[in-house]
Amino acid sequence: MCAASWGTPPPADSPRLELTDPTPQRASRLASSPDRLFGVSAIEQSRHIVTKIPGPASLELTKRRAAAVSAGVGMTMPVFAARAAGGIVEDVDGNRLIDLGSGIAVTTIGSSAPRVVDAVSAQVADFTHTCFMVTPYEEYVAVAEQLNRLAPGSGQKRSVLFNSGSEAVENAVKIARSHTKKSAVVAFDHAYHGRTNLTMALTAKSMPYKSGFGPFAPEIYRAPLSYPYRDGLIDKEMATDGELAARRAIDIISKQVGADNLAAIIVEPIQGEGGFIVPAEGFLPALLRWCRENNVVFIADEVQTGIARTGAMFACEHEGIEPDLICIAKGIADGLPLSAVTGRAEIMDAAHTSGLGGTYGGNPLACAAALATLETIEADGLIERARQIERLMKDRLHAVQASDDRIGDVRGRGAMIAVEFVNPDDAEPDAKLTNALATAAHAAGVIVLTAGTFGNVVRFLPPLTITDELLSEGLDVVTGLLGAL
Ligand code: PLZ
Repeated sequence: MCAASWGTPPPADSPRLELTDPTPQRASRLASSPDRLFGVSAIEQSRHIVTKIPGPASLELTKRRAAAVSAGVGMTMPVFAARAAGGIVEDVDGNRLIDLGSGIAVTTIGSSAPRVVDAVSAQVADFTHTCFMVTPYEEYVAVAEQLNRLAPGSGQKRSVLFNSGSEAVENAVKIARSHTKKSAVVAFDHAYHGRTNLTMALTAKSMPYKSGFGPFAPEIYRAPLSYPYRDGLIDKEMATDGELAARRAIDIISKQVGADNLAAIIVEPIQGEGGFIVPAEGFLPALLRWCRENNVVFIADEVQTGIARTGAMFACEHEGIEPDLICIAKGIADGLPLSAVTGRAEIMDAAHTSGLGGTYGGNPLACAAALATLETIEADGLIERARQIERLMKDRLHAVQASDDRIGDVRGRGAMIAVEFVNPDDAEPDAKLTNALATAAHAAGVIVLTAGTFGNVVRFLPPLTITDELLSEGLDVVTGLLGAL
């Protein structure tokens, strides 16, 4: 195709866009990538270290990054990705790292999963965008139908699609306010709901998420969570009795906000960035009951827990609860930006026509990826796989905990498991050990993430397509390094 077919070429003396030459590694990938045709099997599923990590190509890119990218963007490890599949991320130096992070719980079915590659390739050739509000397309409707079918609850449901988790949370709040004609929203201690203005207000932790970025959205209140490990250090009953922990929260909500003013409470059924805190059994059902009695919308933020991650399609299922609204993102589309709010039809339909939307929400490529992702989860039994991963990880980590009293707690569900590190004498959070362990794991070729309000949690979020061998090797490396620290 000649350039002229895209429009009039610029005059010869106009300034030209200078592109930095791609690294040789990227140039060769761009020139030909026959491996991609074979999906997961194309990247050998083994840890393989050929340079010091980070290697020279990553270091070079890290320099370019520092000169070109806003200093405000953080970086877990200075290692640049070239390819990823199954349980492996291959870096630009040819090292193959074990992936125990899934890009923060996103590539649940493995990066570039074969069905996703096929579906997105076909879609990109058909059309890339029309805007669902301008010329709708079937893929968006099909994703909404699937989410309505899969979300807990037998009543009529509706969905609306967006791009990010934060955007889903923002819109769930809009919908709840529109339905209840009330404005206050309650979020919990240790909560993470995003980085936009409203979701920053909902997020609990100041550094790095909020500090210096206010003023924040008004009418946001905070209630105490059920945090069994830390509650148990003070009050054993509070740690095990979720109803009691819910009463503690409800008392504060009733007195400090008042149900008459409260549009919604928003809660992560298992807290993600907060450190994989699983509330005591009974906490979520008691909160939901109180919401129903008081015309308060119960929003489950399942951005991190949703879509098979915890050994159920949604983590709410473990407690048998049916939230009014669910926020979904991350694992839904294997890395393409897609999010959703799914919920009870009478609440979802409360917003006026054209009150909800956005240019890219439910982009056709992301929808094609989502349909292929859900098909993969169901066809390949990945929910059961998440439960197997839980057993493997918990067995291993509990065994280490038995002989290492710096491990205060091992917790989580499915392929969402965390270890909380403490000072053995007084259970004070040990962020230093946590960071040292994560850094050592990265240098040894294992991607792990940290979390927690106190920065003292190492969390494991492997793709569900990781092999047992790779997962075990990753845990061996991490626990071996721990022993040496
Ligand atoms: N709700 C429960 O976990 C995103 C944040 C990473 P976005 N968590 C990863 C970071 O440091 O920015 C998250 C979440 C829960 C909402 C969000 C927000 O989702 O897609 O990042 O906007």
